[in-house]
Amino acid sequence: MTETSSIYSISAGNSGSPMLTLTALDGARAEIYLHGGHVTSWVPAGGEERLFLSSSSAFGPNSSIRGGVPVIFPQFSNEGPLPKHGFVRRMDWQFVQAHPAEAGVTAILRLQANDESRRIWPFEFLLELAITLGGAQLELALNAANPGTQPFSFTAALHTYLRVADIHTTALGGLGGLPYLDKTGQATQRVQPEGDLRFTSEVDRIYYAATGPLTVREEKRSLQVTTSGFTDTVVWNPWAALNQAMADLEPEGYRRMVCVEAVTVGQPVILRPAQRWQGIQRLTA
Ligand code: TA6
Repeated sequence: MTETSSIYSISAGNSGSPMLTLTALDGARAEIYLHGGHVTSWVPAGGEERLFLSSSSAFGPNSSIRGGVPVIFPQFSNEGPLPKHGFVRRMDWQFVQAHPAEAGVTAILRLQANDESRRIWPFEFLLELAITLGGAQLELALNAANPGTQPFSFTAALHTYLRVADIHTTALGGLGGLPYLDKTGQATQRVQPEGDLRFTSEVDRIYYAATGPLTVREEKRSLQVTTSGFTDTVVWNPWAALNQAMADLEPEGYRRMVCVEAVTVGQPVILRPAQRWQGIQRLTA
C-alpha cells in the first residue's frame, strides 16, 4: 500500500486504514485518512499539532473518526431524514493527486455516488476535497457537483476539532452579540452577549448567517478561522457528562478540544444538474 513522493506518501495508519501524509517544503505537515476524506493531523511549519484526534477513536469500515475534520454531507446533524451528519464521513474516498501549490502543497481526494450511497440517498453527486497546507495555514476546500439528471439539495460542514491546551482557559472571539440556536437540552434561540465565548459547560450552538472571522485564543497561542461559501458557524464541546457517555472520545478529551465548524445548514443548497458549489475553511496558526 506504500506510495511515496517528496510531498506525499500513502501508508497504513491506525487499524491499517490508508493514510496520506502531506509535507510542504517548509515542513508543514498533515495526515489524511482516505476513509471519510478525513484530515486527522495538521502541524504548521515550525509549529505544533493543531487538530484534536481522540486516542479512543475507531478507524475501521463503517465507523467515523472522532476528531480531525469530519466531512459532513449531504445532511448536517439530524436536520433531515438521513443518518446523522450524512454518510460521506463513513465512506472510502479516492486519492486523486498531490502537487506543489503557491501556498505549499495541495492534495485532492474524491468521492462520487456509489451503490451504497444510492441506497441511502438516490442522487448522483461528486465531492472533491482540496487540502492545501504550507506556512501557518491549512485550507480545506469542499467542492460538490451534480453530474446527474435530477436536482438535489444538501447541507454540509467541515466539522473541525481544534486541539486546545485547556478548554477552561480557551476563548472564542468573533461571535459576540450574535443570535444562535442553543442545542443543549430543548433547542432554544438565544443571543450571545458581546465579547468572547468562554467554556464552562456543554456548548452546542448554531450561529445562522455567521461566518467570522473567528479567533481561538489560548493562554500561549491563538488560531484564526475564516471561511467562504459556508453560511453558518457551529461551536461544540460535549463537556464532562457527554464525554463519559461517548465510547470513542478519550477520557477527559473534552478538555483538549473545541469544534469550530464551517457549516451550511440554515438554507440548504440546491444543486441542479451540472451545477457546482464550494465551501472553504482556512485555519491560520
Ligand atoms: O456539530 C455539532 C454536533 O451536531 C453535536 O450536536 C454533536 O452531536 C456532534 O455534532 C458530534 O456528532 P457525532 O455524530 O459525530 O457524535
